[in-house]
Amino acid sequence: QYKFWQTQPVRKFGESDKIEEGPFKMIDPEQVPKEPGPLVEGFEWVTMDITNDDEIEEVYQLLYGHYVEDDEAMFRFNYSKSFLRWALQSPGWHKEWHVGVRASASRKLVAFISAIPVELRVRKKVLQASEVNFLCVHKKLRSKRLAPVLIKEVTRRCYRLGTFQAIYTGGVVLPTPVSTCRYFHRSLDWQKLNDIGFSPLPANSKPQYQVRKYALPDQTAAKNLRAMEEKDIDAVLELLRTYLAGFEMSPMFTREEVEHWLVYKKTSKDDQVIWSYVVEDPTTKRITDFFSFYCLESSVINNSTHKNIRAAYLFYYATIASPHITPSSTKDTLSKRLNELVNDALILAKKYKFEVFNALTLLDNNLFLEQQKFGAGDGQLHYYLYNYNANPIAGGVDARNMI
Ligand code: YNC
Ligand code: MG
Repeated sequence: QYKFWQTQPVRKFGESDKIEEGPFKMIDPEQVPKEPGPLVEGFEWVTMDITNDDEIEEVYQLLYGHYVEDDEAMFRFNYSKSFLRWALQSPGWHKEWHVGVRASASRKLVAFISAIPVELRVRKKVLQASEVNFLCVHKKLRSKRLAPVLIKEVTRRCYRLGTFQAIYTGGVVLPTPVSTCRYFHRSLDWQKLNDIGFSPLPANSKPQYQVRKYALPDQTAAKNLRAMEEKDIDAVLELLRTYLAGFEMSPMFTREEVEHWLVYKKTSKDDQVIWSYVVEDPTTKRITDFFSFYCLESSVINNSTHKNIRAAYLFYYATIASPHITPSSTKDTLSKRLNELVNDALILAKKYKFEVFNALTLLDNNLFLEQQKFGAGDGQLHYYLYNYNANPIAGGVDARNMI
């Protein structure tokens, strides 16, 4: 069991609580091998240049055919090229952290793993970490122990650049999650979700009842709500920083990161990936709230009429209604405000033709998931730290946890 993971600097299962938090080992970048380790015969390491249209197309195609599926293999994430550029070229990104494996003869890309830099706060300590994502091995090369080789190579490349910790997430159980979240789903187009087998018709219900249950107004309700613009970056940064400080683990955003992750630029040739909105008080000009969601489609694997499902994922948000920001505010005030904001997010997502709206059990999401008619999915998302021993952070719907 865990032949690979038990050799790695990660927390063991069942380790006693309340240890002193910190790295498992110190790394001297000078002692880290300058060249990659050996790969199986017939394959070679490459660095993918995702600014090159042909190379990002290859990464896109690999993930399109071979990336994460649900347990029943009904859906597969279909990350767009615009999304991949957004996710892989965040501030401070390194080309060397976009690692590929090619078949030497055919030059075909058969595996990929990536990392981006992130400053991560775990309780009171701040780590210069990387965020590892998009680990993918071609279906024909599965169960050949290639994944550990990819993980070791991205680790070597992080160590070489002086990054000794990482965060990563996954649906599989590994030693040992620092926290665990559940996915929740809110139907926007119930009929289509039913057609593709995502939303079954509950016993004693009828399709028209389900459609009515999930109906939304055409217009948003929050006063002074508008799309976020570049001029809002500093105010959103400040609001988000204060709000996230109330959680046990969160990224430490810079101004550049808020701009990158939250502001959609219409001038870009990329399709829109991120939708962000702010509420601006007209008299004080203060930004009192903001929320965002991103677009991530999934392929429908075996359906003759529907090929794709358009999903919005709730991303970062913050509000001064948080008692953490406004001490006189209560949990009820926060709950009321979040319900208004998320209902508007649903209305906007519907307007932009999303068919389902997804959220995890993190931040203050437990305060609105039920009232906004989200239903628990069967997917879990485990959060892991590499080379950092941290006591678990309570997950689930009634914990103030993370990110
Ligand atoms: C996984 N998702 O347990 P043991 S998430 C980590 N994350 O090792 P093989 C995983 N490890 O148990 P296959 C993993 N899935 O023997 C499996 N493993 O210790 C472990 N799927 O390797 C597994 N993408 O090559 C086992 O398995 C060993 O051929 C088995 O390949 C696995 O991006 C995989 O779900 C996932 O493409 C590549 O199934 C393949 O099955 C696949 O024989 C579909 O591997 C796509 C998919 C994963 C999405 C993600 C985050 C990845 C994090 C990796 C860990 C990063 C650590 C930090 C490094 C930087 C450090 C610094 C500084
Ligand atoms: Mg393999």
